[in-house]
Amino acid sequence: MAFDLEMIKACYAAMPGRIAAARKVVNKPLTLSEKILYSHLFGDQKLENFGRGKSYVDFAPDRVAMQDATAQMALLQFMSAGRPKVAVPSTVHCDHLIVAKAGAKDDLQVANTESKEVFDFLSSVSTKYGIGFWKPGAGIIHQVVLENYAFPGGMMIGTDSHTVNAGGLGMIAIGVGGADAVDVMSGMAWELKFPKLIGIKLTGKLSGWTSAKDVILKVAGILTVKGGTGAIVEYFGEGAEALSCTGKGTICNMGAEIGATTSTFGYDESMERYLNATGRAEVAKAAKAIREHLNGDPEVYASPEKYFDQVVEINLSELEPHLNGPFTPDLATPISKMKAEAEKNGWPTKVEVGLIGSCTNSSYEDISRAASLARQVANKNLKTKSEFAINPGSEQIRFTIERDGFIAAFDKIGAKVFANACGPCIGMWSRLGSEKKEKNTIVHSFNRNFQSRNDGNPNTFAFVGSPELVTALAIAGDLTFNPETDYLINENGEKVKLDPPTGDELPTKGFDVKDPGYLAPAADGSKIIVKVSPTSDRLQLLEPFKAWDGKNLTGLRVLIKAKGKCTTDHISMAGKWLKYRGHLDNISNNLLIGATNFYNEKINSVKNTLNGQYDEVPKVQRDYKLHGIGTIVVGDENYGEGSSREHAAMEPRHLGVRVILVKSFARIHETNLKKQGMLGLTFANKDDYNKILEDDTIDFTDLTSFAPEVPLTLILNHKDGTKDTIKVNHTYNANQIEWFKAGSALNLMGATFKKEGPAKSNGQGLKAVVAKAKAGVKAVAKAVKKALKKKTAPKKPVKAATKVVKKAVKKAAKKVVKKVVAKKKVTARKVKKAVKKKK
Ligand code: MIC
Ligand code: SF4
Repeated sequence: MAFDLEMIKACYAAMPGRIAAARKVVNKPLTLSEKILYSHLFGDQKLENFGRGKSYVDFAPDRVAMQDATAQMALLQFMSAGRPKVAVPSTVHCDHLIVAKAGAKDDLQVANTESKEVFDFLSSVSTKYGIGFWKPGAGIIHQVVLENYAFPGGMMIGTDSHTVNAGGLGMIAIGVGGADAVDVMSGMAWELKFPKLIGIKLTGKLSGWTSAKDVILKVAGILTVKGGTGAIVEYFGEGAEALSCTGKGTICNMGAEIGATTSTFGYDESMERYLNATGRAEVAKAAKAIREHLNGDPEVYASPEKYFDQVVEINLSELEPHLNGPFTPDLATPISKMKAEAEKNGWPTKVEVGLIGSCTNSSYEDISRAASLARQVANKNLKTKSEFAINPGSEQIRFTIERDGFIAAFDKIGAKVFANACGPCIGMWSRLGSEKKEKNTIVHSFNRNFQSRNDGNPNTFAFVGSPELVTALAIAGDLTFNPETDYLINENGEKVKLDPPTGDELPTKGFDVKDPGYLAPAADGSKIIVKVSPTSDRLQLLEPFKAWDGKNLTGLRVLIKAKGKCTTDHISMAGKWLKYRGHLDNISNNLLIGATNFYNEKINSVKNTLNGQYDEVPKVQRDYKLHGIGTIVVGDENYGEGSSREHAAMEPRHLGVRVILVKSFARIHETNLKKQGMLGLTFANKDDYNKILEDDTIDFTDLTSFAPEVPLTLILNHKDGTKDTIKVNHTYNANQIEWFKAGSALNLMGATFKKEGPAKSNGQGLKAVVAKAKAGVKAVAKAVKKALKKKTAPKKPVKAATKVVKKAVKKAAKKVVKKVVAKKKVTARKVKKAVKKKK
């Protein structure tokens, strides 16, 4: 069954007209990314040739997806926005809160008991506000979205950085913080700086041990974790068309690891096959009908360097399987070089555990190829050396791979099948012995491998590879095993070689599932009361942040100067902390506990300048808060890399940090800071990072004239009485400065709603749109009548004449509706219904 088919059809009906209008303004051939972006401008957004990497643009995404760990904060904010219902189709997915320990059944039961309060909260909020709810065990957000909601040419946002996975089905899908989701669900515009465009041309064809995962592992090696910042990556070429749709999903998924705003592919047969296989033949048919609009213009792909800001070319026929890591997803090593690299760097080479699945690599194709290797273990009389585990991406996948015998094949090599959830990927892994903090190596097919991420052990070296390679390495138990060239010794002492993996792109018998785990919202949720207990330690209603007092911030202390990589996992750890994602005060106790303090090179140990003692970061910050002293956090490059979790911005805000000053930001985190009323600033001169000393107090001199594109000035008052004056940059536009002034974007939204009543929006603006349509129909009818009167119409009997008039009105009305729909984002069906009623 296809969800929201009418919305998709309306989107397609409007697309050609919108693209034509954009073409006139941009005046050159268009990339696919531009076509989708330009056809999703918000109603009031003026159409112009937007500056890539410069113009802030208002968009109207088609849908919103949220996962349980971020949905709690997003929905708490949505509740304070005071809207009766979501303005666009939205869903919640319970996937992050299930600890992987004994196996799917037991683990799910434990989670359903331990997190009952949170799941109940999420399901009642969803039911009330018209949000589709996917229960615990139903699957991981991005896999479920790909299977059910993603559609070529669509635009969506999601409160998870891997929302970008839906690019595999030709979407522009973007990871955001909860406050952004609240904007869209409230029917307001969603603002994004018009992205730059990176074109990646894929030539050749994958074969043997190489898979789609290796494409993105290679790209990450080329572009690094910062290389995609502020850009959309568009893949094209014969190599792209030869990839499966789910393979494309894997590539887009890990685009988050290069900081890309999103990645996408043009519509092709692989997408058609996937849509058909997942019960969405109607979507495939509708997409096919406008296929030219769901691909970049041929001129673009013929001379990409003219139309993209950067072009990369990869020949899939020459691509080698890769392993990326440890501790960062862009440290790419082709498998043939792993032996030398591991030796050089002292990486432990014994593989303790191999893990496959997750939102990144859970397709039928992935699992079937990995299973083909598992089957070889018995056939070749081998023994699997490492532990092995699987996290299926959805119940539909799990059900189908069980039916087709793959689970049984993994069972035979001693695999544990965990719940259809994130589990070990996000530290929800009760791994035996991890508390001993021993140096060890694991390999997985997930996307991230930051320190401590999987099992909380900072000494676990995690390497990312394709499910096939992970399975082979787990069988061999050796990180340096190259299945393309190396032999294994079997139980009989014979030398054997693994055959390259084989599998099916899609199940020949079709997908199947008994209970997908979906709960539709109530038709009328207005009577539903959402309860949050004031004594709960899992959920806490939000208090608005204080507005800015209009004065320069002065006397700020340095809470921490973070050294090196400081991802959102360092700022707000996941794992055991996930359970506090709905309770701002409780989760704030993990603030920056993973970051390394520049001044003493220690983790979670900073100086409290009020007493000179070193203590844990949250404790020191709470002391400053108690004394009413504002603080500043200083950071390095790509600060806030990784997750979309806005807790990494809300926690410092809640505890009284006023400024985050860094060499550079990751996109989502920078926006999250702005939304929560924080000052996110960058050094104008990166070397000034070195000027900030541990005992400094810091003053702004010109915050009172905070304005777009005007740098700010800071005075660093050093302990020895000397001073330094430094310039800092920011990217706040006029509207974002208002968020800062109001204390947060949500405060400003609340104030606007109070003043203006319901904002014009997708749903709310319907009245205005219908009025326009009606006026148009009336005008046409009048014109036809007039024509008939003047006898300029064909002289036919009255009945026939009436028919002519009716036909003319209908035709004209259709035209008007189409035009109006093209201008505003509403479904044609709704407008037509309203017009009919009026007639
Ligand atoms: C992740 O992969 O890091 C997460 C957990 O899915 C996050 C979201 C979160 O922190 O809840 C993400 O990628 O945005
Ligand atoms: Fe879950 Fe991991 Fe995917 Fe994030 S990356 S959504 S934690 S499976």
